[in-house]
Amino acid sequence: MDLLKDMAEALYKGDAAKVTALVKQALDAGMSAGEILNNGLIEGMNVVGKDFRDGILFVPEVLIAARAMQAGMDLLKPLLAESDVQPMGTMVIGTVKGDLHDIGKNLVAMMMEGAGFQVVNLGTDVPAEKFVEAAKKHNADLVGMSALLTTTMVHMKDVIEAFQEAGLRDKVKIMVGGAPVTQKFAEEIGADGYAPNASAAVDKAKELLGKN
Ligand code: B1M
Repeated sequence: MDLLKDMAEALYKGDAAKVTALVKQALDAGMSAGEILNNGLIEGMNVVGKDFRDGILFVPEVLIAARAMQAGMDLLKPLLAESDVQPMGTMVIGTVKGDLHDIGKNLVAMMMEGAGFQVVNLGTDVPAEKFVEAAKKHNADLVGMSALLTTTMVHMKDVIEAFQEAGLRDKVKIMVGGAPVTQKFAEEIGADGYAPNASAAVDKAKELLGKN
C-alpha cells in the first residue's frame, strides 16, 4: 500500500520519473492496472484537484502533476484496455469554432482523465458537426465545450442545437466552461452543466452522470 501512497505523492509533486518507476514496481509486485490507477494515480490527482480548487496549487503545478499522471497512464493504458476496468464515462471535449485557446480545456481534459474518465480531446476550433460526429463514434456520455472569447461562446448554442437536430440530445450530458462562460449563460443556451474550473468540472461531470 505504501507504494501507492508514494505514487500519489510523487504525482502530486509532478515527479514523472518517480511515478513511472513506481508504476513499474507496482506492476512487478503483481498489482492490477485498475488498482494502481484508482488507488495510486487517481488518488494523487484527487488531492491535486482539491488543492487547485482551494487555491493551494496553481495552473503550472497542476499541469506538471497532469504530466506525471500521463506518464503513469502511458504504462497502464494498454493493460487497462485488456482488462475489464470500466471508465467512469466517456467525454468528448473541444474548444468551440473560431477559438484557439486550449490551456484551460486541456487542463479539464487531464483532470477528467485523472478522475477515471475516458477523454476524447478534439482540440481547438471545433465545428458543431465534429462534436456530434465524435460523440456518436465514441458513444460519449458527456460533451464538454470550452470558449475563452465572448465572440465564440455563442457557438456553444449551435453545438447544442446540432445535437438536437441529430436526435442525440437525450443521449449526452452537455457541459460548458471557459473564462467568459457563466452558470446563467449555460442555462440560457440549454447546457446541462457549467463549471468554473477544472476540478469543479470533474465534480459536475460525476454529478451529471450520477457517479458521486
Ligand atoms: Co487570448 N484572449 N486571444 N490568447 N488569452 C483572452 C481570453 C483575453 C481575455 C485576453 C484579454 O484581452 N484580457 C481576450 C478575450 C476577450 C474577450 O473575448 N472578452 C483574448 C483575446 C482577445 C485573444 C485574441 C482575439 C487576441 C488577438 O489576436 N487580437 C486571440 C484570439 C485567437 C482565437 O482564439 N481565435 C487570442 C490568442 C491567444 C493566444 C494564442 C496568444 C493564447 C492562447 C494559447 C493557447 O491557449 N494555446 C492566449 C492566451 C494565453 C490568453 C489568456 C492570456 C490566458 C488564457 C488561459 O490560458 N488561461 C487570456 C487572458 C486571461 O484569461 N487572463 C486571453 C489559463 C487557463 C487555465 O484558464 O482557459 O479560463 P481558462 O480555463 C479554466 C476555466 O475557464 C475552466 O477551467 C480551466 C481551468 O481551471 N474551463 C472549463 C475552461 N474550459 C472549460 C470547460 C468546462 C469546464 C471548465 O467544461 C467542459
